[in-house]
Amino acid sequence: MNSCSVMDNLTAQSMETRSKEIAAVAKAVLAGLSAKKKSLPAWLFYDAAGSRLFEAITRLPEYYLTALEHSIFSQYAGEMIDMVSGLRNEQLSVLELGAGSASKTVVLLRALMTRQARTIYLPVDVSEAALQSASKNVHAVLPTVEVQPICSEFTHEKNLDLPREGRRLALYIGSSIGNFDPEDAIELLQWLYSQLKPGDALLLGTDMVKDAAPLLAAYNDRTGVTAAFNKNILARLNRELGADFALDAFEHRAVWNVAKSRMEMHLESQRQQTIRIGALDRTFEFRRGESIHTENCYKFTPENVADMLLKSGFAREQSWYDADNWFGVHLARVVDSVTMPDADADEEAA
Ligand code: AVJ
Repeated sequence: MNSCSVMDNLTAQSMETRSKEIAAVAKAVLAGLSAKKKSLPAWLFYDAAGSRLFEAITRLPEYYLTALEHSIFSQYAGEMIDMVSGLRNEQLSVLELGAGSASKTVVLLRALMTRQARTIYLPVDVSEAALQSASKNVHAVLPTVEVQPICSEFTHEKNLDLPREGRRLALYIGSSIGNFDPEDAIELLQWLYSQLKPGDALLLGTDMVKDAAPLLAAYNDRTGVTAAFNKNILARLNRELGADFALDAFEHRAVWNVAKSRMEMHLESQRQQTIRIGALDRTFEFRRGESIHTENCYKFTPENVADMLLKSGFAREQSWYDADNWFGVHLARVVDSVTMPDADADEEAA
């Protein structure tokens, strides 16, 4: 997860990054499976096969998130861009955290291109493959957009090298923020805030709290694509770490945790079994019914979103929703430090 390389092209350099990547996988797996409550980090989903499976998920009828967010962008992109620009006629650059098919991003970029001649698009991702697909897809429909990929893991320590001129609009869409526990989500947004300057803006996409039924369907689709996506993590460990997981000995489980307001994905051991992981040179015991927690997907209320943005330093200016309020896109601003809201102000007031 910490290196960018094209995996098929095994030059000496990329073999080195590849082995670093495998070492990072091994480390995460050892920690996750040694714990009393077994878990694996969600970033492990996204190898080449997992990324393809995720793209398939976004096209499932049950997975309403992508379609709704896309429709929100289609309907409001012009309004979003106008609001981000305000009265200033500064050039706007678009920074996107996480790169993928970029199909929603294109809708926004297209609206932007009707207002300015020159646009720089900066996708940020750890995966070179994801950066390439985002760049290719944007270039195919908007050839005049200047794509400047940034190969980086957007964690808190690193500084992004952003264009200094004009305003920057950061996109963090797809409800990717939902993968983080609340404190970690705030930490990530605080880091993003630190990378921006007054006048810059953020468009944040969040899946909203709703009835359990559509949530459960979205994470446990009829055709089993999400189950395959979840189990691919085990297949990946077989491939990369020489593990001997039998994929049919684990069942995909999607659970709505109402108290924590999150969908959880688990892989439940169907029997008592011992799994050997060659690269770790050790075995792991699974009881029948014991599960590996593989993902959290937090769902938000408008209040949660406002609170998270406030605690991250941003000033929320507007939110757009679909007709049923199932998905939200929120515009938040980096304001001058003199007027910046105190992150603890709401707690003191309470
Ligand atoms: C990419 C994290 C937004 O949480 O809905 C889809 C991942 N997991 N189906 C989500 C996912 C299962 C997705 N995010």
